[in-house]
Amino acid sequence: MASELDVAARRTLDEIAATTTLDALEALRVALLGKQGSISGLLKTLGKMTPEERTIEGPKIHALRESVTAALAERKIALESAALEARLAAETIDLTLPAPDAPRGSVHPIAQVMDELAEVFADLGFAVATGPEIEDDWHNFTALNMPESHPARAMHDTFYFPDRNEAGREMLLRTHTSPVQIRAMIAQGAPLRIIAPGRVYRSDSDATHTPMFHQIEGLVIDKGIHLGHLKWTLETFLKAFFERDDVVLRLRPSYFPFTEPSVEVDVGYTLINGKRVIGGSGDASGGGWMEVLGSGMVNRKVIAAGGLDPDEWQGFAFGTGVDRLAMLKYGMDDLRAFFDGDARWLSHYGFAALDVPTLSGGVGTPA
Ligand code: 2NL
Repeated sequence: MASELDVAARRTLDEIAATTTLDALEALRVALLGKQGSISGLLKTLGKMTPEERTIEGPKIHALRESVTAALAERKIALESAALEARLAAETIDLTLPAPDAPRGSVHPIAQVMDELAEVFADLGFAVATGPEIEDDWHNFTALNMPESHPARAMHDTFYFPDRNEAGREMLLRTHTSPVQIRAMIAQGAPLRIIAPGRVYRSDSDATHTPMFHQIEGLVIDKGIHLGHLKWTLETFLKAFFERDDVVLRLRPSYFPFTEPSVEVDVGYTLINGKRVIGGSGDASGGGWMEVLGSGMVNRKVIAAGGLDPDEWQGFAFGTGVDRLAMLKYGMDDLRAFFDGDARWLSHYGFAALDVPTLSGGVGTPA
């Protein structure tokens, strides 16, 4: 006949086998083997037995503890693998779903041109730098040799915020991406080779101006940098961007507070069916010249504002409007269409999402 202990053992092992969750199994383990557990209680009874009783009951109780421990471990493995199987079954995805009939959506020409510019300049060793669109007047103006009284500040039609920041500086929407480059000079030091593309804001709105537009600036800081580096870089950039070897540059002296000397860059265009096409010398072809970039040698005061010694480091910088470059390259004549969000315009002028610009594939092959 089975002893009381044998019956209890059978019932306990059945109970373990019947658990359906890891939490229930853990609760059962504590109830059996924990400090206050029933099997722990049985082990404590050994102390009060006579040596004779103990020789008989001891091995039985120990054997029970071992079989219960083994059963708990075995059930734990079974429940864990069942949980894993259930998760794997629940997380399957159907890779046989069909692709849509036609690609949907397209890349906006501004986004495409920004990618093209990043690709062209990456090839020349420039990294892309970004920064805040909400700026303080020091980074946007003062550091760029435009102190508070400077007339160029008024010309920027700046959007100001009503409140100053913690440092007491006036806050504004950046009017150009130059502050990104000031921040990069301070944070990274020299030498430096970056482009700063992004949104900029000026309170100006008519057929050729939108209050938000896109700019890209470039900055090179190194030792012994001179106008020759500027000219070669801009010529190489414009030829790669417009994908033509016959791009001709004309450099004109100009003025910007942040560069000295300053140089405006025109490219020659040719008239083809009454449309201006970049390429060829403007005067010779019956075409003309179009201004595409502002540039110059970085003003000593700006190098110093960037935390560098202008006797040790020199540099050149340039800036241009991305929207204008996009219109020139892709033959669009209305700036405002860029911001209308008209799906028909986008499907005509937009680019395929997978058409990532590469130098070998042509930076701007349209969809
Ligand atoms: C234009 C002219 C320009 C720069 C931007 C620059 C930036 C730093 C230092 C010096 Cl940090 N210069 N930027 C220089 C010359 C021209 O932009 O017509 N933009 C639309």
